[in-house]
Amino acid sequence: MKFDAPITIALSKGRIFKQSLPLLAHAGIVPADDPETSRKLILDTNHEQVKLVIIRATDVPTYVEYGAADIGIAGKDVLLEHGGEGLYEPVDLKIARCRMMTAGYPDATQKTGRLTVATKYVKSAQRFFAAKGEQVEIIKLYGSMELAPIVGLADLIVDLVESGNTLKANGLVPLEHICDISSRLVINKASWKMKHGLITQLIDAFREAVHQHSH
Ligand code: PRT
Ligand code: MG
Repeated sequence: MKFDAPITIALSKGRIFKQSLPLLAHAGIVPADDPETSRKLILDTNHEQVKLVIIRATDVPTYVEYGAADIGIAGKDVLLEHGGEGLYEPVDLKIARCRMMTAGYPDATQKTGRLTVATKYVKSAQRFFAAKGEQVEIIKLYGSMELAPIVGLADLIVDLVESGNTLKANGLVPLEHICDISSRLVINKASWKMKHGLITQLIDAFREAVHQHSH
């Protein structure tokens, strides 16, 4: 596959980078720097045809959609909000797993009248409440959703829950399960065609790594 053009993989630092390392290693890719300590946004790897770009988690689908990166690793939560235009999503990497849930005070839904829901996952929240036939008012936030019920901004939040400790620390409880979340490999559609050899090799290696790590 020596004749394929080089490829760029976009991912975020933090939990996705850390949990991607064993999968990347299985595909023969070892980053030359640690994004937690380096300020570099583009990391070389031991693989001469592969570079990593380190960006915000929510920007990953955009980079891949426009072909600024050939491949991305992004949470399903982020992909649901982005809409997935221009992307293939061939592998569930089963990393950075958590649940998307509604949460609030235990009696949050007792209220009569329209509920207010604060979230950064506006599309997922809209879809969830529409499917239940519930009219809610959705307020877009960019973080610290747990604060919204406490200060009376919203009755409910839609957020990601892993251990439940963040909700608990703020006196809130998880209420309804919306969906399970994990990170996915996404591929730019044009890259898939143009760099088919190398991309297919990488997808196969990722699939195999996921299979091994989940057994
Ligand atoms: O943090 P930053 O603003 O830079 O960006 P980000 O939050 O989008 O990135 P990051 O690295 O925090 O998350 C990247 C991806 O990890 C998300 O898109 C999810 O797909 C996935 N993931 C898995 C999580 C969690 N688990 C998670 N627990 N993302 C966030 N959380 C947060 C959650 O929002 C809540 O604030 O952790 C808190 C809940 O955790 P518990 O354990 O207290 O329940
Ligand atoms: Mg975060």
